[in-house]
Amino acid sequence: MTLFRRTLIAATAAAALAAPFAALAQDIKPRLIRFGYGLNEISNQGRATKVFAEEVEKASGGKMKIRAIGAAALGSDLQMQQALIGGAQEMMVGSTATLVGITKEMALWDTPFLFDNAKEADVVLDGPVGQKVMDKLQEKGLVGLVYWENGFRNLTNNKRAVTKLEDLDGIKLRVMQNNVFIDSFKTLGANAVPLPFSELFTALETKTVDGQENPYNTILSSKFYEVQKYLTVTNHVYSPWIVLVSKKYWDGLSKDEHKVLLDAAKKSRDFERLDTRAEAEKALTDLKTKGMQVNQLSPVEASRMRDQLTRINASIATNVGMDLWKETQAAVAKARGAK
Ligand code: TK8
Repeated sequence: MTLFRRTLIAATAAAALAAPFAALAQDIKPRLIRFGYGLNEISNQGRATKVFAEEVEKASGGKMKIRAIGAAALGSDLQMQQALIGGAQEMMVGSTATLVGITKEMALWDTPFLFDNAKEADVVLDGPVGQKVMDKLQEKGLVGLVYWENGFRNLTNNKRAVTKLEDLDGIKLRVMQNNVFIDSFKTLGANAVPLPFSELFTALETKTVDGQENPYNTILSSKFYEVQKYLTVTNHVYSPWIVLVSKKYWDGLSKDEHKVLLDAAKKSRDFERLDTRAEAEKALTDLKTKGMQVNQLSPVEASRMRDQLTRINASIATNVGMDLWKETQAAVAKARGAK
């Protein structure tokens, strides 16, 4: 065979191979979706984001691709929300509490001691009230897909073991950027300082603040135990996370693409809740091993704190509207009765 002939055959074969691939490559140029989150990759938030990304890729046959960006590298919750509204970023997951400035109804989930356990939270958040609150986001340029579990929040600080209400006096406590949280902790006597989560570790390390409150999982994954000595089990509120899409972006997607994202979000939610609960169950032991001093409140002190905190319920009810407040209370009562 001459060199010329061999080259020709090779070239023809290559062309035959390349042609369908070129067409295919054009067809499947994947939609790239930037998905931002605040915690680091090894957190429960990071793990569930990975599941979401895998599900989207699988269900879309590679036509949709999630680029997950953690550790607030795309910005704090508030910054990412604005990027989604403006259409500069496609997706994120973050606390419902940081959305209250945009959609006031989200303050419902900041109600202290609203849920007694995670089961109640699942029923109410995944039910009609949860959906109603989520749908309110649409008029503000955001589409909510599902709620994930951040978890029951507990108090840490560096000053002293908090065994009674008065121990909170004067403690500089970082809270989420949200009036309900600011009011809650002011009511308890702490000096509540709103700060984005992305600045929290440094603020604790440099002693700009003395303490913070977050679920066990986050205290562990964000290594707050390195800069916090005392942990008080308060379970003062159940925090949800919410998976959001930019409405501008969402409106440009097909029905099939909507389904891919929603189905994947539901799968990630189911994974995330199991994973978070499993981690939370052993996190307290881990935190003790890491050197944190953990205390439970006595029943008397727990109820004193509860009484103080639930004083802000009236203002939450006024802010979200009395009808919605009552609807939520009824849904919780029903979930509680159902068991
Ligand atoms: C992460 C936050 C975090 C929340 C907080 O971006 O700010 O304390 O609990 O999970 O949304």
